[in-house]
Amino acid sequence: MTTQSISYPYGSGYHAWLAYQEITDADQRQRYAVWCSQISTNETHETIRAAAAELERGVSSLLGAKPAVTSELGEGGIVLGTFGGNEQIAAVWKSELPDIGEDGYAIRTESGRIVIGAPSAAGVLYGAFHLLRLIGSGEPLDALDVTERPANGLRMINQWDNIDGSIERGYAGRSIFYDQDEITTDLDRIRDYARLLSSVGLNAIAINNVNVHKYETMFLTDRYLPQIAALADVFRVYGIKLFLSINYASPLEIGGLSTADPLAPAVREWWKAKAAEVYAAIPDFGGFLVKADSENRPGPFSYDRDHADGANMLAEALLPYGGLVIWRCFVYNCKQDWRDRSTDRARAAYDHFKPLDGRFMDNVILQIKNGPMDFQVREPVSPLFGAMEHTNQVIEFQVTQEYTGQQRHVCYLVPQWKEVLDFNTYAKGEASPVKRIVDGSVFQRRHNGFAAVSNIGADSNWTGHLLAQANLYGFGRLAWNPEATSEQIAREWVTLALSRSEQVIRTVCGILLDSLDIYESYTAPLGVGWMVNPNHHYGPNVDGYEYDKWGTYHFADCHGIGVDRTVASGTGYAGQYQGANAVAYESLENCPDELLLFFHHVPYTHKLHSGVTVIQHIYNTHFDGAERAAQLVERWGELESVLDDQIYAQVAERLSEQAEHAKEWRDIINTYFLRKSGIADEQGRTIY
Ligand code: GCV
Repeated sequence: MTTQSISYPYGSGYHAWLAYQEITDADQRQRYAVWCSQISTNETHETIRAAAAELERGVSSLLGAKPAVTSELGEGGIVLGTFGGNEQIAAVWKSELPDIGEDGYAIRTESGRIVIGAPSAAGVLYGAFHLLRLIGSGEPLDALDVTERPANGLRMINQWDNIDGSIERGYAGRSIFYDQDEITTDLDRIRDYARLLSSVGLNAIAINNVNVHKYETMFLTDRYLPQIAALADVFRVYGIKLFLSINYASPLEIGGLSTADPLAPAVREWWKAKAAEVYAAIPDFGGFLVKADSENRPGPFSYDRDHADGANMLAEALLPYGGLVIWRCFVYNCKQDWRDRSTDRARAAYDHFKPLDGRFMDNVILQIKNGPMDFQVREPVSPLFGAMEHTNQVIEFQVTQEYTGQQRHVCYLVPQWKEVLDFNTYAKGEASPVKRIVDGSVFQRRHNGFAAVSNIGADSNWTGHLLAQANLYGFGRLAWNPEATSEQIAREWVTLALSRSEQVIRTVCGILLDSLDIYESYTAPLGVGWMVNPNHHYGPNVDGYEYDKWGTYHFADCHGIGVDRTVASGTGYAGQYQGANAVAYESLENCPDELLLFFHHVPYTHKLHSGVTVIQHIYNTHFDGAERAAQLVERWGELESVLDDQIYAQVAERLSEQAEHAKEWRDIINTYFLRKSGIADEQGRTIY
C-alpha cells in the first residue's frame, strides 16, 4: 500500500492537522517512546493496514524514531484490530465489549501495551487517529480507557467540484478531483484528502457538484465510471463511501428516453439498470445526492410529480444494494418578482417538504441547509428540523465560506454550527435540539447525520486561508461529537496543525473564537443578510440583491428596514416554528436582537434589547468590527518570531487584506444607512 504523501514542506500547510511535528522535549519523547516501539496487528484488512501505516508515519515523525510494524504480539507497543477478527483484541475486552456502534472504538492501556479495538476496521482507523491526536497534543498514555461512539451515522462531505476543474463556491484553487473534463490520476492527493477526512471521523463523500452539468451527467456511464471506481478504491481504504450527485434528467440526457417522469415505467427501469451498472463498478457505492427543482435544475415538478415521487423512484433503484438517496431541500422560487411581497423564500423548504412527511422511503434522507435562506452569517435555524417526524433528515452546513469571507477573511464557523445544533426545536417536548433531530434520536430515525460543502482545493494548504482548515477539522469533529466545544476543537486544531506552544494556542484560539462575531459585525446587520455583490457574493453591496429575482430583500427605505415575517402582518414564516420559538419570533418585544431584521420591519429608531437604536447599532457594530479586524493583524503579528516563516506569512497576508476589506464594508454600510435614514451617528465618527 502506498502511504507516502506528497512532499510539501511543513510551512506550506499541506499536512494540516496531520503534520505530526516532532516533539522536541526529550523527556516527553522518551515517555511516549516507551509505548510506541512497535505497532502490531494480525489483521490484513486494508483499512487496518492503513491504520498501522498512519501510526507508523505519525509516531516516526512525532518521536523521530520509526516503530516496527509487525503481526507478532510483542512485550509492549500498540496493538490494534477488530473485536471479531483479532484474538489479541478480544482478550482485552473479554466478554464485556463496549457498546460503541459500528464505527466506534475503544483504547486501553493494559499489560504494558496500548490496545485499540473496534467493531469495524474503520473504527480501528478512527482509534489510531485518536491516539495520534493524544500524542500530538502531549496527553499522557499511561492509563487510557477511552470509548468513543459517533453521534451521527452519516458524516459526509459534499464537493461542489466540476469536471472542468472549477469549483462552485471554491476559494482554495482548482479542483483536486478534476481537470479539463477528466478525472484526476493524481491519486496521492486524493489519498491525502481521504486521510484528512477520515482522521476527523468523516465517512462519506459526494465527489461532484450538486449542479450536475453535461459531462458530470455522464459520470453514470462507461466514459467515467472506471475512473470513479478508482477514486472509490482510495476512499474505501479510509472508511469513506463514495456518492455521486446526479442529474434528475439523466434518462433524457444520457438515456435516450423522452421523459424523466418518476412514475413512468421506462424511467424507473432505466434507473434500476443504471444502479446495477454503478454497483457492478463500485460494490459499496453510497448512493445519489440530488438537487432537483432547485435553481433551474430539473426535477419531478416538470411532470406534475412531487419530491417524494422523485426521491422514491431513485430509492427503489438503489434499495437492492443498500444505497441511499440524499435529497436536498433547497427548493424555492428563484424567479421571484421583487415587487411581490407575499412570496417568502425562507418559507419555501418547509412549505414544499412538510406536507410530504411520511411519504419517503426509508433509504431516502432529506438534506436540509442549516438556515432557511442560504448559509448567511446569521439566519434563524431552518424550521424544517423537527417538523418531519417520519422522515430521515441530515443537516447541511457550508464549510466553504461563500457568504462568510470566502477564505480571505478568517471566520471560524464552529460556534455558528454549535448554536444551530443546540437550538431547541420543541419538536417533541422541551428537549428536542437540532442535534438530536439529526442524530435520529428524537424520532428514532435510522438514517441521520451531518453533511457539509467542502472548503478545499488544490492550493498547497488545501483551504486558501490556512486558518480555514479549522472549519473542515471542526466540521468532522462536530459530526462525530456535537457536544465538543468550539474552544476544544480550536485548541486541537491549533495544537496539531500549528504549534504546541501555549502562546500560539492562546493567540490563535483567541483569533478563531472572535472571528465569527467580528465578521458578523461589519457585514449585514441584525440577521437581514444578503448585502453582497451579486453572483460572486464577495464584498458589500447593500442593494445588490434588492431588486432581483432571488427572494433576498431587506426593504430598507428612509424610515426603516427588515422583513416582516410574522403571522400577524407578514409572510407568516414565524408560524413555521414550534412552541416558544414561534411565540418569540412573532413578537417584536421577544425576538432576539440578532434576528430582529429577519423577522420584523422596524424604524431605524427602534430600540433593541441592548438599549441602542437599530441605526446606532449599525454604526457601532461596523466601526467596532472594522477595528477588531485590524487588531487581528496585530494579534497575529505577536507570533512572528514563534511560528514557521511561511505559515506566519500566509496568514499575515490574508489578515491584512481582511482588515482593509472590513473598512470597505464599514464605510459602505454606514454611508448607505446614514443617507437612507438621515440620522447621524451619536458619536460623530466619519461616515461618508
Ligand atoms: C451549488 C447557493 C449557492 C450556489 C449553490 C446553491 C446550492 O445558492 O450560491 O452556488 O449551488 O446554493 O446550495 O445548491
